[in-house]
Amino acid sequence: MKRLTSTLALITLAASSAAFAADFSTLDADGNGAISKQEAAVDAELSKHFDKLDTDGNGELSKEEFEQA
Ligand SMILES: [Ca+2]
Ligand SMILES: [Ca+2]
Repeated sequence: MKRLTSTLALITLAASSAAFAADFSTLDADGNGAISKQEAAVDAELSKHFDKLDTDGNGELSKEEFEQA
């Protein structure tokens, strides 16, 4: 009696919970470590929430500010 054991491995892709399509480094086009309003303009959603996310009000989103999105 042959017993055939087949194991189905379900590959669960780590679900990215990023709220925006692009990630920080992509959005930070000039690579200065912050997302300016101009850089944020490529993402409509991010652009919409920019002022809210810019908690220190310096006109740019730091990585920390971006990640709280
Ligand atoms: Ca930048
Ligand atoms: Ca800021």
